Amino acid sequence: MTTNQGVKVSEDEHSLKAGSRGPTLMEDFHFREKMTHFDHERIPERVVHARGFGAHGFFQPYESMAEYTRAGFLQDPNVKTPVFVRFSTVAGSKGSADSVRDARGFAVKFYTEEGNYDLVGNNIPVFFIQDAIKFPDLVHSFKPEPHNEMPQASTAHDTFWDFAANNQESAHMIMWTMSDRAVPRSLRMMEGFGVHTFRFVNEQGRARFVKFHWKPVLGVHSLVFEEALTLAGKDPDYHRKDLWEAIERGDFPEFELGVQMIDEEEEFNFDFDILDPTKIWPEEVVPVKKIGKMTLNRNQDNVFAETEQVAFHPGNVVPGIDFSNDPLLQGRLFSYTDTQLIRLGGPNFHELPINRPVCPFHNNQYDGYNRMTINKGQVAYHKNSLQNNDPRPATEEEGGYVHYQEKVEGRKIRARSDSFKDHFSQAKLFWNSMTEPEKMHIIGAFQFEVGRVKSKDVRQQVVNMFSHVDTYLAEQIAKGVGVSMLENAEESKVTASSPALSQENTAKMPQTRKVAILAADGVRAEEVMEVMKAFKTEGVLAEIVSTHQGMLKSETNEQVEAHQTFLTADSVHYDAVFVPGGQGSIDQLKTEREAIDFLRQAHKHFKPIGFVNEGAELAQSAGLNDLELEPRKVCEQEGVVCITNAEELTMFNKAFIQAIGQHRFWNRKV
Ligand code: HDE
Repeated sequence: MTTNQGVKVSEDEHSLKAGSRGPTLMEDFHFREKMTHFDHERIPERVVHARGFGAHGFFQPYESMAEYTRAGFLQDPNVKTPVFVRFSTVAGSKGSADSVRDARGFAVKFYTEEGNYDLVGNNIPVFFIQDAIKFPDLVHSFKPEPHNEMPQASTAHDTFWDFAANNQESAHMIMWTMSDRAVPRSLRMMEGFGVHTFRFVNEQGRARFVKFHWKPVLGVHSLVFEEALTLAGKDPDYHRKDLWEAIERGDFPEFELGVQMIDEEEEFNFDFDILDPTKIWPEEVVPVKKIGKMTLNRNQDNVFAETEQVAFHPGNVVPGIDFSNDPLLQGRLFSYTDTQLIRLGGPNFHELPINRPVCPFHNNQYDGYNRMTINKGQVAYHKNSLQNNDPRPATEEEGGYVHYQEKVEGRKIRARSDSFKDHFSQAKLFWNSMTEPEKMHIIGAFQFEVGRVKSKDVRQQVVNMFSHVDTYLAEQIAKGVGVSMLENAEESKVTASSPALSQENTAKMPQTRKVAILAADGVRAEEVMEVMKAFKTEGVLAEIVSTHQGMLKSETNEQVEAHQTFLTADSVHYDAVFVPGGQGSIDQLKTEREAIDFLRQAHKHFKPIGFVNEGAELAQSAGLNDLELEPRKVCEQEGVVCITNAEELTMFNKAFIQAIGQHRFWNRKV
């Protein structure tokens, strides 16, 4: 151990004193340095997206995209480009919980040979507002209210909904934030979107409009809202832990990069304005072409140095990728450098290891706080003769970035195009695309959030606003929050739907899902072992949860290790529950209230449940019978797999693992 000046430290537990009971001495340089550094350990948290978590990986294209873009990292399927990803919640402060209802940030830095390219997206493809000038208002409305700093990490309060009802361009994004998309099961199981329209430009200078998508290989899956609320208290680190552990295990999260492209000539062929960030391009109208895959294969070494100090900027582009006139994007191009200046304390944050390009960089920008480069020589200007005009700009052929020469003309005006004024059609398209259970979740979320608004007038305004989307939805909100339905409300006439928007149509697989095995002394070890073996083959994770940790004695006196107890684990930590047989085990579990609650909760959250032999008796004790079915019919419910004969275990394994892959059984009556 040394001081920061490199002097070896001989003692690190006692400050220097005049006698062992005497006063501390000012000359203790080691104490002063250690304490001063500690006093300055914090930097301002991000004004939005404060709570985040990152990981390293690489991106590899599937094929050359030369036809569409000259971007170097998209030319050769053999080239792997290193990436750093930071996932985040938006509203909460740095110490808030992971599982709250919110959009998620999905920011990717590609360290390409032509410079850093940042795709700074969200897990929702549209935004609340259309013009960047409204961003401070939006953020002030959803952050804790200024007079009492409540509530934390939540939009369930007066100012957010007041903003929403008085800025109705937010309607479409609110449909998404009230949907299951805002409570992801895992950061590994959500989509990412660039949101804005960008441009691809090829070698010949031909441009196309483009939107970016990230598609998780594991599919898009969500928590039940009640589960998310419980997790916020029981395990505020739920998402970061899930990501960290998956990477440590070698279950590397994968996301396919997709693009939607529209030719410049087709700009006006749609019933929405392609520059409007509150609109999607429905995938059924403009298909998503998958162009490559990102694999996250390395955890960060130090969260402060990497997740905290990483500085993203949607304006960090490389040749072949350019901007559009989306007024939200244009404003973002200003905001991100500006915010890093205050957050990272000066203009040299690009020199921090996590932000530094992998290619060489040199120019005449010198000095400033925390400069790390020692620039050499006499010359710091362009053009010059003393240094042979070095550094000099590169030509386009040499890879110099040349902005796309879009023709622009117009009057200076503070206004919005009429083509941005339809706020409800795509909100309705989203609603139409949901399955019944998804619609019920949206209604529940509205009733919860708007129900927490104290102002009855604001609650009424919200109902009035959403009656322009869908009458049934607005009626249900009105009913839940105690206000009246708008008379003669005119709901949107849109009848189309976009199947790609429903999570029911996503990829479903059991890999990396986590199962709780409920057991106690007297459990039938062969059943546990055989089912665990089948889990392992399919990449399903399992933990035995019992009344105590350590060894359980099986029915035949074998030892089975319990990993968790009903105190250390909760059903919300798992995707499914398995109850093996063994009369002794079941008899004991029946008397444990926590075991009964565990099972009840998993059932109520629509999770797959498997019972083998006597295991099903626990279902009786937990009262899991569907009231409309006869008693003892728990095994006929959706997502419940039972066998009463050990010989059928192979069949059980197959059916149960398939049920785990289905994620949830929303149609189960609970
Ligand atoms: Fe951001 N946003 N944003 N944003 N944003 C920031 O930059 C801003 C918007 C997004 O993990 C800030 O470094 C404005 C849309 C992510 O480090 C700030 C507007 C989308 C992150 C900022 C938007 C995003 C940020 C705060 C409206 C999805 C976290 C800290 C014009 C496409 C990046 C920082 C990370 C962070 C400004 C809207 C995504 C203040 C002005 C739309 C993922 O600069």
